[in-house]
Amino acid sequence: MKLYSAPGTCATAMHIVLEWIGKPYEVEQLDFVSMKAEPYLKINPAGVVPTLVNDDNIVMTEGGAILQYLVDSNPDANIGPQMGDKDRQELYRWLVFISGTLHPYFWPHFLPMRFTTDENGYDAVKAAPHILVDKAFTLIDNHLKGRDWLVGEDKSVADAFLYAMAQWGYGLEKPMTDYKNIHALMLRLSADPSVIKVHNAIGTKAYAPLAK
Ligand SMILES: N[C@@H](CCC(=O)N[C@@H](CS)C(=O)NCC(=O)O)C(=O)O
Repeated sequence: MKLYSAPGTCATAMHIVLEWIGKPYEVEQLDFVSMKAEPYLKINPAGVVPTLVNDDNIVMTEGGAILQYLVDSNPDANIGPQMGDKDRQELYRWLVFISGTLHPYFWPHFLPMRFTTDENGYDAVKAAPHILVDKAFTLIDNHLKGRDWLVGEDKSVADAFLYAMAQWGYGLEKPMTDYKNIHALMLRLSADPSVIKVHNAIGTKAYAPLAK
């Protein structure tokens, strides 16, 4: 399997999950230039990461869908509830929430130029989504009250997905320690040997926000 990723992005979640699975894989680290260059656009025309190419050469995009595929194709890896499990719906719920709600809330912060035609308005655009990010983090934090992981009793791909994006929160004004249940999950995962291995491989640190 081959994962196309980029340091500090949401694709770090798939990298962590591939480590959890423990089967051979390859990772190519892109940057925001090579993501838009012809060779990669032929693989993923959206020009974003992640992309996963499986051993049958099937190209998969969309983080939530890739994580779902990894759960289904590795039933013995204990990375999420299988079909028929009572927690399966919760897995769908959190993968969709993280990719469809939490993730886009960050975009104006990182890429203000895509959300205004006014070059002098970037600072205002960067500041605005903090309210929405706070709303999403508060909802997740409340869900985590009395629980170690987002879904069921064990860590799952949903936690890796949250880990990759909650890291960005450490670069925002409101301290992540205010979301004490998310912060506790982040501490747990940043001590996970696979997560440490991924950070070392990429050359990133836990809680390092994406470059602004
Ligand atoms: N809907 C896609 C979004 C992926 C996405 O936006 N990835 C970011 C990194 S976290 C990216 O590659 N951005 C580059 C860009 O928007 O140009 C998914 O969930 O996989």
